[in-house]
This record gives sequence, structure tokens and C-alpha cells, in this order.
Amino acid sequence: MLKKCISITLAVLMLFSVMITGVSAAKVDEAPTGESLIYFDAASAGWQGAEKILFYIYNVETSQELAAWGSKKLRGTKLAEDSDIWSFDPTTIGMVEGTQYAIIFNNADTTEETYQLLLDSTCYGDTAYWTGNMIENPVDSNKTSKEAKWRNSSLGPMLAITSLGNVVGETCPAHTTPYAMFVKFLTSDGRDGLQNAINYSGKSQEEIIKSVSAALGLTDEDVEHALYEAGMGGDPGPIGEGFTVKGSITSYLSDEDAVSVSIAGSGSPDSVAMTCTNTGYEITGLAAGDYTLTFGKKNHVTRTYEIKVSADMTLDAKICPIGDVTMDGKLTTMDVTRTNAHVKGTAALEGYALLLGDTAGGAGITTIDVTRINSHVQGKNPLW
Ligand SMILES: [Ca+2]
Repeated sequence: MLKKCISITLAVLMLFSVMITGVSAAKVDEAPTGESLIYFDAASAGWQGAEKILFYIYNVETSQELAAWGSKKLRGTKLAEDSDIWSFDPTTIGMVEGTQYAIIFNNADTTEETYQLLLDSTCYGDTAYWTGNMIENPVDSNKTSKEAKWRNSSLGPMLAITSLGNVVGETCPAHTTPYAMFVKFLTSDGRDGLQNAINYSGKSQEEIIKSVSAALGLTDEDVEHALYEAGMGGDPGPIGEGFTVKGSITSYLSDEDAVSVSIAGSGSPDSVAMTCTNTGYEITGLAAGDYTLTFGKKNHVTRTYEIKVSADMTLDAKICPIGDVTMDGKLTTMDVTRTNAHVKGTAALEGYALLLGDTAGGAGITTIDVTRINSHVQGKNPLW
């Protein structure tokens, strides 16, 4: 008996509260109260004197809207008749704590709207405003929306990749990561996918992948793994196993003489694995850092390359015979002329060519080198 009475009382109370809610939502000249109110500064968006401002909200993970677009339930309330601050209580349409949403502020009179701003219960009491920036609509590139931000909350405009392959927004939704967004972009055959972006942006696949991954803050290693996950690239191996430096090797003269490759530097050169033939090399397991790669071969001038490793990289190496300042693998009158021009000061040799021309060893290029190279070319005293 007692149990039943309580039930009836509750039912009456609930009906009463629905009526109260209905009344306060319909009145626009009275400031509502409550801890879950959020606000929008309509003046910041140039919407002074707007008749209806809608607070459209959806679950950012499921895309489930709390109330249909245009619904009366989404109408905000002016703080005062002469105010341009509008308030709304999203709990009245089912917003709950612990879930992330996106909100779009819409001027129902002009159909102008803001770009998606992330929202959760930490935003209660906060006021959103237009920053003055416009953002490309992720789905329809013909549209732009006003960028809205909260005055206090760290949640910002939702990070997204547009149909043209541009990255907009700032805050990655909690249910995903920039990496996962990138993989989805690579694999989707819809308007949110790479192929669509290629079709409509006029940019190449390579350009889009490069710019999107950079804007999402992904490393080269992330991109390799994402491409592999999307079925667009080879297996780069486990993440965190170090970087790989590889490339081709060009050398001359005898094929019998082996090319030597060595690496030294600030990372982990001692623990790396290295394979090398006379035409190519691969060094794996490198930690990030600065390294010196050295290539040598009999009758060639040893060459070093300074590299900064922070991702897998390719470096094609080329070493040349002593005296071959033109770097074509043979000594001809061109090498004599070129070395002579350097000594005369008419055309300076630079870099590795400086070492190639220094045949006498360590004294810099002088007329002695010109004579020695010429002598080799004439077949008198071969340098090698
Ligand atoms: Ca040459």
C-alpha cells in the first residue's frame, strides 16, 4: 500500500516537472538557472538580434544526434531581452556526463552555423564564441563555417580531414587518435577518403598523404605503418625497432675490389645490423641521432656523408677514382682542364671533388695534381 502511494506521488511530480520545463523553454525573457547550462555569444558571430539560436548536439563517436536538426528542443534562451548571450541546458535533450559530443551553433533565421566544437560536461558554465576564422566544411567543401571556441574549456574545434584532404580543427575526439583518423582516411571510399580527395583537390596521392600526415602530427614511421595497415605499403616491421638507412652504391674500376661501408655517430651505431654489396647497403636498428657514413674502395677516394636520422631514409652513395674531379668514373682531359681551372682560380671545385683532385695527398689541389692527372691521361704515370 505504501509502495503504491509513493509511485503515484513520483508520477505526479514528474508530470509537474515536464510542465515546468516546457514553460521555461518557451519563454525567452527569463534567464534559466542550472549547473549544466552552456552559453553562446551571438554578438561575436555577428548574430545580434537573432530570433532563434539552435544548439545542435551529437555524440561525436556514434554521430547520434540528441535532437533532430531544426528541432524546437534545440532552441537556446536569451539571458535578457537586450542580451546577445544565449543559454542552453543540454541535459534537457539527454546529454550525460562522461560522453563527448560536438555542438554546432546555428542561427535559424539566416541558416549560418558554426563549425563543430567539442563538448562534454566540463564545458558546463562556459561560453562559446566565434574566433573570426572560417573553417572548410569537412563534407561539403563549398561551405565554410564559423570557427567557435570555448572561452575556458581546453576542448576546441573538432579535428577532421575534409573531403579535399585538408586538416581542419584542433582537438582530436577522445574516441580516436590522429593515427586512426589517418588510416580511416586512407581506406575510406566515401567522401571522407583519400580517393575522393584526389578526385576533387587536383593534388596527387603523394602530396595529400604528405600534407595530411604532417598536419595530423604523424611521424614518417607512423605513415609507413598506416600505409601498411591500409594495404598500401610493405611491412615496415614493429614500431620502435629503430630506423633504417639504405641506398645504392656507385663505384668504378674493378668489380673484384669490395666497397666498404661504416657508420659512426651519436645514436647506436655499434648495435645496428648492416648488409652491403658493391651496389647497395642497408643499415637497420638505428636510434635517432647524427651519424657519419663512410664509403671506401681501392683506388677510390673515401667519401663521408653526414646524416641526421629521425626516420627511415634513403641515401644513395657514389665514390669515384682518385683524380676524377668530374665524377664520371674515368680520367680524361676534362679532369685535367677542370683541375687546372681550380688551380687558376677560374672555377673552384667543391666538396668531394676537392678531395678527388688532391692526388698528392693532403696539400690541397696544386699544379702538381694537374700534372699528375695529365700524366695519367697521357698514359705515362698512372694514378691507379
Ligand atoms: Ca673524369
